[in-house]
Amino acid sequence: MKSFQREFIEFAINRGVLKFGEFTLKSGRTSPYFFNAGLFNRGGDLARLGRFYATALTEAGVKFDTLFGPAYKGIPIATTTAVALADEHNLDVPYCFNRKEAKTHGEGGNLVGSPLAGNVMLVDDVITAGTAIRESMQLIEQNQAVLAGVLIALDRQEKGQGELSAIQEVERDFNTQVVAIVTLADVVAYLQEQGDQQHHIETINAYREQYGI
Ligand code: OMP
Repeated sequence: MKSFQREFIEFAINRGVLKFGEFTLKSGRTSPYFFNAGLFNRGGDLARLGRFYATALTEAGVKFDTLFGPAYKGIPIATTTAVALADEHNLDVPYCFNRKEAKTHGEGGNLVGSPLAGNVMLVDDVITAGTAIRESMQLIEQNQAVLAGVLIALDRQEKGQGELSAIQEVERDFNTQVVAIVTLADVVAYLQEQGDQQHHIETINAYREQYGI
């Protein structure tokens, strides 16, 4: 685990974004942990969050032209990532996002910001079933753009419908790369380093036995 990844896990735990306990997921699974990116809900959090996304993205070295944040949760994340790329990495990249409702007056359309063009890096919080990604793919294709990659905060590393994870299915179906700031394996490694988190490690390991990839 790299130091920025350890710092990110600490940041998420301290802000109550990463929690341990018993949570029902969208899929109906009962998970021993949950990542609620909506709790990065202060200006300082968002600034810091953008720096983590920007670091993960530049470390992964995936080439792209435009950042795209799908509505709604992807919008502040793509925005803060674009700011951090400019401030910290001297990368001035275009970014855009979509509206859920297409506008029929004014500038019209359902995209805001730069054109959705070239190699697009899609930025979001968590992929569980990949529903949001599939919707965004339609937009990218309608604009004759190409998906360069997907950037998320946490890879839960769990099975989708079949044996692959939803992330692996996205990588296979769209011939693309998914970059995560951290994976569940990093979270477990972090808990192990803490030394007093055996209970959480055990419940996560049991969950991974059942649903892990
Ligand atoms: P997909 O758009 O189907 O990939 O699902 C993403 C959604 O999973 C998020 O919008 C959340 O509602 C939910 N989620 C989390 O945000 N964090 C988690 O740790 C787990 C889930 C989930 O329900 O699986």
